[in-house]
Amino acid sequence: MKLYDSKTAPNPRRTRIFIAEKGLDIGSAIEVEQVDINALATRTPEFLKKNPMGRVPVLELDDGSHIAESIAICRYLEALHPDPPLFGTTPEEIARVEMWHQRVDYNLCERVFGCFQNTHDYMKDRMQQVPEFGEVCRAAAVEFMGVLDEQLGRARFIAGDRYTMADISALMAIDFGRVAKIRMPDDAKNLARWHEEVSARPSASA
Ligand SMILES: N[C@@H](CCC(=O)N[C@@H](CS)C(=O)NCC(=O)O)C(=O)O
Repeated sequence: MKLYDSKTAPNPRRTRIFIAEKGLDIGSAIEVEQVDINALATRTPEFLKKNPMGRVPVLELDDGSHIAESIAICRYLEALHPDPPLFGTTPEEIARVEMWHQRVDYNLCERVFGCFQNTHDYMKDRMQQVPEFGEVCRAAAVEFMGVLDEQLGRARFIAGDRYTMADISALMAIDFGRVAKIRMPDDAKNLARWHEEVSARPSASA
């Protein structure tokens, strides 16, 4: 298996954190190839055959076929390597992880990306920016951090007492948010406690 990766980009990072949590060895169990997204290497005809969306991460299987979309890659690896479970095990836990992951993905990850894409200079020659929309995204991301703060006042991790995919996506989004100057609210003490704990896991440096 080979992972097409970009060390500085957020979506590949969530796949790498997941792989690290699974204890899979990047470099031997999974070969890695860095793709230069600054040079638009994801948009070449050759790369578009791997992923018509022109994005990383992409996982190349041993038969030469490809799986793109960070969460699809994580789900594939979860099915191959169920321990430790990162998408839940019981019907209730699976549903709770899915519920929180969807909330995090839509209300935090997509809002952080929307703010970055529409306000950051890095994106100005890459897409048509609508700065007002970027600011709407910023406010929505910060508002959702308040929802997470409340939830983390009730539970150790986002979906309950176990670290899951929901924590991985939220960590990725909060850390990447700094690039767009999105900060955790000062009064979000539970979120800060959670962020410190999940950032201290060895996987966070993946
Ligand atoms: N929904 C996709 C999004 C992937 C994505 O947006 N990847 C970015 C890096 S974070 C990318 O490849 N950008 C390069 C480009 O747009 O050319 C996923 O979860 O994998």
